[in-house]
Amino acid sequence: MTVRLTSVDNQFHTDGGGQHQWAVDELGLNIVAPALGSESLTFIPDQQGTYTFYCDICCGGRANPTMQGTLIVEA
Ligand SMILES: [Cu+2]
Repeated sequence: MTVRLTSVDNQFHTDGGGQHQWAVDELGLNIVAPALGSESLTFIPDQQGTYTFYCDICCGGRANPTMQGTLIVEA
């Protein structure tokens, strides 16, 4: 699968200079999108499960449950 992360914040955004992140610790995944840009990552999940993704650059990271999402990997 391919995940493409896009930041709609510019370089003047406080905290992180417009960068955002998509990180899944359990799968060792980390994408950082530049200000007003995109970054992609293609990977094949090797284990089923439910994983939390988050941005730790400016969105509060794992400590902010309102800014987290869930990645579900099924067979
Ligand atoms: Cu962010």
